[in-house]
Amino acid sequence: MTTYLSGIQSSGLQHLGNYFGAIRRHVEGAAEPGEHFYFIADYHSLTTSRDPVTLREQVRETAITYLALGLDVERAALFRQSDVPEVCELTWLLSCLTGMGLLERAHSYKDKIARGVKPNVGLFTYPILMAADILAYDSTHVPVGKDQKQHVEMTQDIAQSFNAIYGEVFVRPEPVIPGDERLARVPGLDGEKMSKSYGNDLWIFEEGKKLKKAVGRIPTDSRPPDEPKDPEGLLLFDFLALFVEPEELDDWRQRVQVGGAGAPGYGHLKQRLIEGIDANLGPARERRRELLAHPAEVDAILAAGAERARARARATRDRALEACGLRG
Ligand code: AQP
Repeated sequence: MTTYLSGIQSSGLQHLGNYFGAIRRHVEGAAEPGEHFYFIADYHSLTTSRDPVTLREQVRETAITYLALGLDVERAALFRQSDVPEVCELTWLLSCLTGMGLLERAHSYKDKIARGVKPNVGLFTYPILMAADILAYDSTHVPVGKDQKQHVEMTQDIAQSFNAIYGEVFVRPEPVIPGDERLARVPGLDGEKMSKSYGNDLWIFEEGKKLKKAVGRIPTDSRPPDEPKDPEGLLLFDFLALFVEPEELDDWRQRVQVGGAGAPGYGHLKQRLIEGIDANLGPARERRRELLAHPAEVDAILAAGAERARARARATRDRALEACGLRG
């Protein structure tokens, strides 16, 4: 059976990288045949979150984000990671046979350390919790951005080690990364990967003056509009590509390349980007506002999703406990 599974952290607001690299694909993918599980990774958020009130709010905000963007919860189970504590039991079983060297090779951990993030054990062992999440639902397909590819490959290694010792307990998952590099790794406002913890992110629902200010941060240079330029080197074009049709993008590219009186200035292009963001995400902003007024409905959706997810995770946990001699 085809089972799709993916998660998203609830630390901070979801950004355009999360949208294009993950959420939009989950929403569209829910129409595919198979089972769909999407969870809000609140256990993962504890590696950085220290404020319980904020964490609770962010979990609900993340659920609202999925719903406002159109996730069909009849087809896909949307749930809170911590509503399925079986993943913690699986994490321990997997931890006992995961080599330190495997975790030490994780790019995401190394990048965070390089950026001065103070590591804790949870951050270091994050890939094992992620492996437990993936394996708990017998996931076959894991739609994620490029930054998470290595973590899914580590899950494959961990599952293989377990199965080699105890028999075929876990299903091998495959990462599903967007073929289009612009979606697989959405740049931040500084050109690095857009990331909550790097302060270069743009919230999916940003609007008005704050949106204008954020778009204003995208670096440009002091060359005048009529000077011919290579659009490939302009970060602004990476963003425009996400929000305007390819034909229109080609037209802008050509005009920038040729230069002269018909070429747009950076301010003009930034204005077009804002219009594109408004046109694409404006309707979802409205749905978000409606959902914010109905928190009990959102909580009920999460509870129903957890029930569906937990039934699967229990069966996997029982299989794993029995296989390694803790039951049966
Ligand atoms: N810039 C990105 N481009 C494409 N996809 C991205 N994703 C994240 N950033 C980009 C994808 O979003 C999903 C959820 O990510 P997450 O919130 O669970 O954690 P993350 O990947 O670590 O996201 P951040 O913003 O970088 O969070 P921090 O800074 O807290 O670590 C994943 O599928 C991810 O690939």
